[in-house]
Amino acid sequence: MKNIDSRTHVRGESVYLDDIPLIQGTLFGAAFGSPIAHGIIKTLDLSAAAAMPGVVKIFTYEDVTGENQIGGIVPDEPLLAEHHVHFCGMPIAFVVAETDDEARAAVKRITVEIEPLPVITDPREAYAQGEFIIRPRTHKLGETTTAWSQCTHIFEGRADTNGQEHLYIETQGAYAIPQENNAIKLYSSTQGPTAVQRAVARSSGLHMHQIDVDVTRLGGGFGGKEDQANMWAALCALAAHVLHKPVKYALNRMEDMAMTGKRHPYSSDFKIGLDNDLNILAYEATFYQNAGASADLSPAVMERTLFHCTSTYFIPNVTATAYSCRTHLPPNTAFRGFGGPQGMFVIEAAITKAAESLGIDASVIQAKNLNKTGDEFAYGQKAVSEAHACWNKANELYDLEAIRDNIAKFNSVNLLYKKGLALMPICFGISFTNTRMNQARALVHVYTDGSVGVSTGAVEMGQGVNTKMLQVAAHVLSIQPDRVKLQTTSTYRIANTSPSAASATADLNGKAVQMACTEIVRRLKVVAAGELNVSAEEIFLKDEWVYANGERTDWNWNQLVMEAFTKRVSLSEHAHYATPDIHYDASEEKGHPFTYHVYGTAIVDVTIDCLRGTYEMESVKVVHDFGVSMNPLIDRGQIEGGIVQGLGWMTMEEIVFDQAGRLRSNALSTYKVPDIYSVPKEIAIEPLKTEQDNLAIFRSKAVGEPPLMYGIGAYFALRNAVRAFNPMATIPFDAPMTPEKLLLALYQSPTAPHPMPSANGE
Ligand code: LUZ
Ligand code: MOS
Repeated sequence: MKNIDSRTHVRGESVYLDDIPLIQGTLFGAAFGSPIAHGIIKTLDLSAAAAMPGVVKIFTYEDVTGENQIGGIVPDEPLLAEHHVHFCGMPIAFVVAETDDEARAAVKRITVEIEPLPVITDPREAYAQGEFIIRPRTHKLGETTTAWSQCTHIFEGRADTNGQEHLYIETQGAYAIPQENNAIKLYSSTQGPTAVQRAVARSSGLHMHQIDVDVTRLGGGFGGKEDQANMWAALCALAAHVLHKPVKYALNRMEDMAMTGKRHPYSSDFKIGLDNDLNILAYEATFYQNAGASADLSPAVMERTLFHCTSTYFIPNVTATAYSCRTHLPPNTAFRGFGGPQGMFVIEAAITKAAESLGIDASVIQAKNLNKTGDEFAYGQKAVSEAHACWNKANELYDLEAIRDNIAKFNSVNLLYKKGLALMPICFGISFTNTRMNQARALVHVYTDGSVGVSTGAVEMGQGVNTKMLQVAAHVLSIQPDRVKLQTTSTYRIANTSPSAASATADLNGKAVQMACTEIVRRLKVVAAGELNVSAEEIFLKDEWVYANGERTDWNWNQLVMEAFTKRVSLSEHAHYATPDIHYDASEEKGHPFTYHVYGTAIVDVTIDCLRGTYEMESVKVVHDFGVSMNPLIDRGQIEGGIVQGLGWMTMEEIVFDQAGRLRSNALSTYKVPDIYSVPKEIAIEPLKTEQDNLAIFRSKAVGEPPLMYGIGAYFALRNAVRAFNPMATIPFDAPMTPEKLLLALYQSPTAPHPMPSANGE
């Protein structure tokens, strides 16, 4: 089935926050962010701004009607700064004016005097100063201290990954409309309507039942709107509440880039030990997470780094410790993969360091150590593994030997172009690591004309979740898809939702839809049985017809629905799903946090230009563990997008903060994301056929985040291409591998002068 939104998307008719018709009298907000990264506010002068045309009111922390706090996991984030500012762009004041332009013009007239304090941008420096967001955590399996003595080869090193800008096409924004008795209707571009509802209730001093957060869809989220839509919604709601007028704020691109957090940069140390046969016996890692100025979701992101620190490999002795380090950057937040990719980069770096030192291909060590069913992760869960199946199938299907031969041949006859190859196996745990978040609800109404309305907590953000929900309802009710409509996501219809995140949205909400529809079908069967004088067990519904004893009857869906209504049988159902059998003990750091894992293997090959340092992605060839995809078109789109986003992070997207904590890569002129010319020339995706049962909706495994990690292979493929040109290069594990860094690596040589090509290319 095609994505149900594709028609309105292509015609430009899909409604995003900025397309919602404005109510007369709507005012516009704009935030004034701190001009420096760390300091104490001495004076704030609003007089010139307040005198600007159209300005209605300028809000500061003193105007907050509830608690001046929007922090989630840790209450460390004021809605508006009081005295202390701790990142550049931190909102200090919120101007409300009659037009967008007037609000932004007034923001420019605000002046603030801030006594500067020392700025930390580097997580290792924060670590040295004891600046932590929460307690450090350690995952442990076996005993690394004694395992080193059994290792033939031990390697140590450091690996760094930079952040990543979400760059959702639709920026952050909210539109708050006051209702009678102080209630508020809020349109918000959020992955977490309930998170927005909570933040608004707390900061405005209202009850959650007064706040209807209503979401039609987002123009992308990628994690950036899991927590960080709250700020803008809370500011608009506060202003609407105080002024009794609708208030809207849609950030422009530079505001969004400067004021919101990104993927967490990490700096990490690793130590890896192998025996004679290249089995990895021991692994130690220390992760320094750059959390930014407040907690946001950093503790949960850090936890997932530990969960994925051994990636898809079985290692019997592991000690991994992670520190969440407080710096003066905008609070970093969820981003597709949620700390997992950062952990997986480090183990791949460790394996690569071992392989380069031993003069072998990394894939030899990778293949040798892939986990098997029954192997234990450091957090105590046993793998149900498809790692070997994906790896072996990728090797055979894509004829890895032939690819290698071609590359070797190419490299032997080309001096100024070199090719590189890397394999990237992945393993990603599905479920929120916070067990209690793994629940969802659905509300299904069958109307008397036979049409069906479905509400869930799922937020459509381009990932196609509404199409999947519709498929579930149509399938269980056995009706045509066009009878089913997905309603907007509203906190008045579905309460206490988890954000659409962790790749788990279709599973959690889909199971709830399935349960609700199953219950309605059960009732309809009872009605039909009464009419047809058979028992309910002998009734089934198929293609909008009622079957009794295997025979089609004269009763169709519409008649049955009307008959149920006439008999006063409920045609509505609200169902609740909670993922079974998951648990985690954070004090022991053991448990069974994931309902299942998603596996896959990618073969990535690249060509570099050894004069310019530029490169091209030739192909990414994947065997992916879908379970049984319920929508191959959508799932393929997720994988293609994930791969490109992952290789963007690894190769070209470079966030630059200066030492004063100001974002230098603050626009698309200075921050390069993959475009149509930088995507791989070929992306091949082959499903792994499995018979394994799993707890995914219709056995169709979660697909949102895992494929991003295939992109990590691009970094290692580039590295191998550089080494084909300059075998002496010692290249730090420091992603992204931008063309600048690649060029430096090509021509650096620690020991011997490098053979520069002569003018005629010889
Ligand atoms: N969000 C969250 C996530 O709150 N918990 C998670 O475990 C998670 N995992 C991936 C992406 N978002
Ligand atoms: Mo996400 S990183 O699943 O919001």
